[in-house]
Amino acid sequence: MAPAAPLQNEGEHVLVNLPPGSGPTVYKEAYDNGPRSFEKEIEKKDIGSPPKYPNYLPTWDPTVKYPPLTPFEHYDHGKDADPAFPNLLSGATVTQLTSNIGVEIEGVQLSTLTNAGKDELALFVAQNKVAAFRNQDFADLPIQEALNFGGYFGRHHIHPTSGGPKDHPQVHLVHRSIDDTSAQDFLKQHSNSLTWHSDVTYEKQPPGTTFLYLLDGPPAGGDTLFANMAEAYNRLSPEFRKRLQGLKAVHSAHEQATASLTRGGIVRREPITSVHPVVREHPVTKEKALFVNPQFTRYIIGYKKEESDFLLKFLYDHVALGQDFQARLKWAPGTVVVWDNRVTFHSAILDWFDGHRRHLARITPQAEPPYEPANFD
Ligand SMILES: O=C(O)CCC(=O)C(=O)O
Ligand SMILES: [Fe+2]
Repeated sequence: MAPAAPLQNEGEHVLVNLPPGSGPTVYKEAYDNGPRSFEKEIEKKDIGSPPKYPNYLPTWDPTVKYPPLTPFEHYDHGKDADPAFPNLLSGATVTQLTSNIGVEIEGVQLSTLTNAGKDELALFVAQNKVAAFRNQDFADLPIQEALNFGGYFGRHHIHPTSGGPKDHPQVHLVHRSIDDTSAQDFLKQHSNSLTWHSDVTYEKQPPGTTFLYLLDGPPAGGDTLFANMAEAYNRLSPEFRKRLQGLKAVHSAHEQATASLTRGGIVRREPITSVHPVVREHPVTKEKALFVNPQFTRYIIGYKKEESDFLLKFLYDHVALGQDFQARLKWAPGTVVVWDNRVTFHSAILDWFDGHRRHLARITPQAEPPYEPANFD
C-alpha cells in the first residue's frame, strides 16, 4: 500500500489515545476524514496552477529512521547583538503590529545579513517575539543556502513526522494542495481551527529563533496567529506567579507519532517525553515566559489529574483569550516570518475554502534546554 502523506502542519498534530492522567486539551484532529492517500497529497499538475516552488514539495521515505537526538551546547547569538541594531535595521522601515508583540519590516534582505546582522536578528526577534520580513529572496535561494543561513541560529531540527523537500529533511513543510479538503472537513465538526502551540516542545532542546516562509498561498485567509508568552506570564498576579514557581510539566511526542501512524504516515524518530519548567527564562532577554501548550504538554508533575487539568486549562484559556498579547500575521509573496519559539505560541488559521494551495517552509534551529528562572518576582 502506498504510504499516506505525513501531517503537514504541526499545529494539527493533536491528542489521540490519551493515556490516563494526560492533559485537559480537547481533542482536535484536522484530518478526521481518515488518512489521506499518497496520490491525494502529491500535487497533480493538471489541477489549478502548478506549484510556484516544486523544489519544496514534500517527500518522505517511510523506511528512513533517525536515531534519538543527542544533547548539544547551544550558543544564543542574541547575546552578542548590538541593541541599537545597526547591522539589521539601517535603512529599514519597522512597523509595530501591536504594543507588545509583532513587527513588520521592509527594506531588509535577510539573505545578505552579516553575522553581526544575524546576531541582531536573534535579539530583535526575542524582544519583539515575531517579525515579518517582507519582499525577501529567501524562497528563491537554493534550499541548502537557506539552511546555511538558519543553521547560524542553532542545530537544525529534523521533524519526526513531517515530509521535507527532496534531500533536505531539515526543512519542515506546511503544505495543502489545491484539492485538499481537510480544512473544510474539519470545520464541519469544529467551530474553529485554532491549534495554539509552541513547536516540538517534547524535545529536550526545543527550537528558539524559527523561520517560516511563504512559497504559495491563498489570496485571503490562512493567516497565522501569535501570542506573547512572556506577556501572558506578566499578566498573572504576583501571588499566582508564585504558585507556578518550581512546577514542571511533561511534554510528549507520542500522540503526534500515533496520529501520524494512524493515518498511515511516517515516524522518523522514536517518540519521547521531556520534562520542562512551567515557567522558563529567555537566555538573552531574561524574560520569564509560560511554557506549557495544549498540543504537547500532558500534565504537571506532582499534581493530581484534576488539579493539573484545572491549572493547564486556566493557562490555555488565559492565552487564547489574550487578544491584547496576540498578533495576526498576513502572508504575502516573499514574506519570511521569524519568531522566538521560547516565548511565543502560534496557530495557523484554516479559513480558506477556495481551492488554493497553501505551502510554507520552516527552518527550525534548536536552542538550549528550557530552564527555570533563578529569581521569581
Ligand atoms: O501554517 C501555519 O500558519 C503555521 C504552521 C506551524 O504551526 C508551523 O510551521 O510551526
Ligand atoms: Fe507550529
